[in-house]
Amino acid sequence: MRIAEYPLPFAEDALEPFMDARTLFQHNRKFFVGYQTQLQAALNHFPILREWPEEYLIAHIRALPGGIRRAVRNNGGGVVNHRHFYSVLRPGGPHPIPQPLADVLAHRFGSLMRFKEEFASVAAGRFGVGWCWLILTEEEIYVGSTINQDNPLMPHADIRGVPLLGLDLWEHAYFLCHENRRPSYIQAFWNVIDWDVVYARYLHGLELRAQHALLPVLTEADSQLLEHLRKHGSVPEAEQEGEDT
Ligand code: MN3
Repeated sequence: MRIAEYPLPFAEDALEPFMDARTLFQHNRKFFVGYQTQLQAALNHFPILREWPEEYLIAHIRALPGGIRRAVRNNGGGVVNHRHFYSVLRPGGPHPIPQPLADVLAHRFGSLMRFKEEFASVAAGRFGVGWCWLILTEEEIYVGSTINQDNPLMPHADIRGVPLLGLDLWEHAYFLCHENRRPSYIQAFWNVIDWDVVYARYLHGLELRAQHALLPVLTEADSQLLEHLRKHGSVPEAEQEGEDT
């Protein structure tokens, strides 16, 4: 089993007053670790799948053995979403959006202000728990939201694509600092975004899209492996031997 990781690349109080240390402590060390632990437990019977990147797993939920699909959707999604979330946060107050990305957003949504309004509106409008996303699809850039720990990479996502910027809308992400005021948390979010990371994700997404590989493609070998797992519940003999050597 992989050791649980704490991916936050800065101190837990570094985002105050926008995100408080107690929340980040709980979020990073309890919730994020919980998703990792539960995902690993769900894959107990399929250790070979523990070697797969989580993004690859959640992009191919429908091809997985039925017994682990729900756990991969919830906890695999939790792992991918929180790793993403921590990667787009940055201390030091508001940072400017790299001009090329600012131009893209302004062109797509009418203006930067309108983009922020759209994002805030979708985030505020997500009923219950979920996430708000800026998503690069095969055709466009969209603002959208997902329920629970769903991710735009998942096959059933309403807007399927690569997430560029994600905001956690679970109350555990903001209640200690903003109480029940989700709009206050959304406004605070603009002060802690690492736009350089968002821009890098955008450029990487464009590269992948140009190669017709925006979404992770299941290899033929992995497809056959999953088919075997679904039918027999274990890896083929030859692969088991290979694992031991
Ligand atoms: Mn969370």
